[in-house]
Amino acid sequence: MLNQNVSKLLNEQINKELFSAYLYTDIANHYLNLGYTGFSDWFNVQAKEELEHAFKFMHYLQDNGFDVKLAAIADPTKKYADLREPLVDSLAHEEFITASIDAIFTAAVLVKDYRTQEFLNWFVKEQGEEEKNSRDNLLGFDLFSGDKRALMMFDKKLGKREAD
Ligand code: OFO
Repeated sequence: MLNQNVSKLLNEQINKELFSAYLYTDIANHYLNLGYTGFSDWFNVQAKEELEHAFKFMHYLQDNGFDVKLAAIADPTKKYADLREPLVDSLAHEEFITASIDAIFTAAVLVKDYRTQEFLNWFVKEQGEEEKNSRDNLLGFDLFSGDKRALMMFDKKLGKREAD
């Protein structure tokens, strides 16, 4: 049986993952409205991954006999000032999620919950990759934003991204 505090944190993480999916869908819509279909596709792929993450947490809890409670998802909509701001926000959001996963890991270590630590290892690695992707997007944008043609090519490249 899972420790009460660890289960509570895992249950809360479902909501954070669903919010991530919601946030990235909103960002995808923002780029789509401005004609940047590659950036939009990239965030749509990311949103689907976040949904999968939510289900991973939910199934882990259910496989361990926990009665999952779903909470309301916060409104993610924001008026972005420019094309760059969502990239800055998504990197900050990934860092927030990393801190949240680390906090669950720490709680699992404290109560010697080796099963949850093993389960969370996948997310620890995934967050490293997602922070890198977010940083790369921002770097690419900063590199190409002064040249419309180069930026459109970068946009096209992002649109070809496969889900990992
Ligand atoms: Fe759920 O993967 Fe990052 O946030």
